[in-house]
Amino acid sequence: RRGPSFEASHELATGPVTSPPRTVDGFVREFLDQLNFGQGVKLSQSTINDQYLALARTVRSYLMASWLETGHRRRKNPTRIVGYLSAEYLLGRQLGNNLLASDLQGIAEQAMEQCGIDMAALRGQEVEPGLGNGGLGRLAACFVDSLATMDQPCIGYGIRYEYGIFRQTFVEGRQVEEPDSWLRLGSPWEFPHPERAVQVGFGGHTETSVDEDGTEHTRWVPAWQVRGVPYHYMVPGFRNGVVNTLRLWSAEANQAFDLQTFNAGDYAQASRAEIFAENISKVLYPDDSTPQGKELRLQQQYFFVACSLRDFIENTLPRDVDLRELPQRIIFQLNDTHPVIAVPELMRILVDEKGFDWDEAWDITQQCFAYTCHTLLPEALEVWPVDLLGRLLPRHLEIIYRINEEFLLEVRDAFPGDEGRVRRMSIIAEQPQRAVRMAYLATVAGAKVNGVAELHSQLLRDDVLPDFHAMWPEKFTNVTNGITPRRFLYLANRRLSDLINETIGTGWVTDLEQLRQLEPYADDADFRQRFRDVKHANKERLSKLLRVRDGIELSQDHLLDVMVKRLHEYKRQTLKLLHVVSVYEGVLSGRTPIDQVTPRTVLFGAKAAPGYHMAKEIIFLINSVAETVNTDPVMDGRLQVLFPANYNVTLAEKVIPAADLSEQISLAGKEASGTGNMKFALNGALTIGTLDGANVEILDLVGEDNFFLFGMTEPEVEELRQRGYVPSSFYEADPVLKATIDLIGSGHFTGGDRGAVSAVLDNLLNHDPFMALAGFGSYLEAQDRVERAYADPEAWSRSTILNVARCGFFSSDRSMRDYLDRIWLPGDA
Ligand code: 4GP
Repeated sequence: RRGPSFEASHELATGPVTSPPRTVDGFVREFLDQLNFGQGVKLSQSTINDQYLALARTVRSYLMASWLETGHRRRKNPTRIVGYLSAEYLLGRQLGNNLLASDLQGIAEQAMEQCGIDMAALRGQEVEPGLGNGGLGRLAACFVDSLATMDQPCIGYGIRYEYGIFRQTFVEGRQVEEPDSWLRLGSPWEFPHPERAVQVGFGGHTETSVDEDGTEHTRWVPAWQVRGVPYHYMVPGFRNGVVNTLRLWSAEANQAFDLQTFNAGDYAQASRAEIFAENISKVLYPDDSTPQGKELRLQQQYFFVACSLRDFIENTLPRDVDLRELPQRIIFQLNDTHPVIAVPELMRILVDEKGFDWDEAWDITQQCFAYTCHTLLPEALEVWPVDLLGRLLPRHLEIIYRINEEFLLEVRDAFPGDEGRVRRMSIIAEQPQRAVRMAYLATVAGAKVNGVAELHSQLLRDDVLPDFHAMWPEKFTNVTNGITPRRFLYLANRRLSDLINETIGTGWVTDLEQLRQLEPYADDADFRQRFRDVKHANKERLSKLLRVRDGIELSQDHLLDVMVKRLHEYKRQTLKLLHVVSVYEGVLSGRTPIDQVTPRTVLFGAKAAPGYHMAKEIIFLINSVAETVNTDPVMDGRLQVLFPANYNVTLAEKVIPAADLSEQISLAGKEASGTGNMKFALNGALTIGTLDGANVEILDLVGEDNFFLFGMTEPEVEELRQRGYVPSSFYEADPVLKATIDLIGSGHFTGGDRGAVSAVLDNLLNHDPFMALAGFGSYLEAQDRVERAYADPEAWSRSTILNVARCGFFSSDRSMRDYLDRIWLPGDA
């Protein structure tokens, strides 16, 4: 610590931090400083990576003053802040976003030009931090962006995985996973703070003692500990001088090395503790929507929430704040069930460490958490076997038991004599093994519980947590997801944003509802032409990228039909594939004259969880169909199927602005919300979709003339299931479906090998849990409507413009306002 005399005598120590001058020269100077003194190279000797790192650090130094100032302002004026607890943040590249936020794009470009550096090459050098799987992780990244833009205090807490979501490659059409070593060439956006490290315990036992006045005290004696080291990331608001913090934890061993063992020659044993500890933050579990019941995963979950709570209570909250005021200072938002172990952890801190009595601690805890559910799949609701949890976190298990005991008393009070209900609602499941239901724990502890789209929240109340809703109807609310317009419109679609800026000004960037002002331009032929020109240029850009990235050719005069998202049966990539094969089969069998086929490119992007066998078989089938269809002269190049590997945020930013048609075709009642659907609509693609997730709200806003709706509603799905769904009856009844499936079954796409596709086909014909065959007929009919609409470019453009104009609701700024009004600061609304 510096003494007061130092601070008093050195203005630099206390005065405001100044940014480098916001001029091209100032930027060049800072950049060269970073190159010389940060990287230790001269410009003439520097590699692209040196230059990228120096550029990133230059942008950082411009943001630094705002970061320090924001922290200072927040400390002076404490309010309830949001502690967003999320096991995933799918951030995407940082350079472009941070240049945009700090309004330095123009200056930086000129500065690089002066230095003779190709800025595009530097942008390409950045490896995106893929610290998430899909929707849930990307949503977290959008939310922290919005909170910074709205100047709302927030700390995003998470895990700094050394390896993010795997890199996907295809070998003979099959997915191969490679480790994502995103840190290998250096990570200029992070600030490690080892001096702020915290200790996290695991295992061991509990001890109970009784004091003089007969009160019992329990203490947890962990068997081993690891150090959590925070890495801070800047989260800049859009040109508002605000920079919030994302604090990601990395696990390290306390005692990296047992020197005696090493000296005795057992090198592997000597560093065991290090390996053990570091494994905790080594790699992201590559699952989307399905939990992995693995001990290491529970370790990860506890690790990051224990670090985060400790960090907030001991290092962020001023010392003089009484912990009874904790709810006035923080609301921890639980991003799905992954962080729910924070609930017993806060109870443990308050009761065991801070001496609160149980009831008071519980009262505080219940005000400090709120829970967001992101799924409707019953198999995706996390449960932890009690023996595993008890072994790893014995004190937490005791606390969970006590929470449950008291909760079940409440249930019995509210519903006397209803033991069935008590069993159903117990946080502890008895079957098939004793296990803690994390969603129930979150619901019991949380001040609020929300779903992520209207339909999802309704199904959450009615089907997933109906007993809880009966008990506490006021706990349940909805917040429809949103996406940040900064990354997904301004940054990703520069041409469209220029056109919008020219037409209605730039207010939309932070107030997306202003896009409404575009509505009248849908009837302006000149504007429609310019809108089409933008789309065309975006296709050209994507085409260039795919040529270099994947050696793929994209025909620019095709309808670009895109399905990008995690590979999951409920999302129904197979239904899309059946459509593709049906078009091909039509031509092959002579049913459809080739000149009646609308030239179309179908682009897939999807990673399958490495352990999800069926999903991987579907990937193989898509690649097999692509290879055949793309090269069969009978199609005359009119149908192309592209599947670039390793779909990620960086690729999404190029694909989405180029798309004409957005595939959102999950079985109704399965997709909680979807957020890709919003990104496409906002970038002027039309949606073909079911009444599922946020599609319902998109349809409502854009109108049914501007949306291709098909398929069963959720109640119809349920009804069919009740009646007994027999997929083969659909196969028998529809000759086109039959011919389509038979063509796949014949081995046509797999060099005659029927076995290679049998897993997918058997599953479709005999189980089809997501009713792709039942959806086929109406899906094809909707695709016909798409083609007729596409044949009229003026009408199509009109619809796409109306989609853009009417999707302002889906800004994540609006989602954040809803969270603030309904969950975080309801009194202030
Ligand atoms: C996803 C949901 O599947 C998706 O519908 C939703 O839009 C998104 O969360 C954000 O709420 N779930 C996951 C997951 O990504 O890992 O469970």
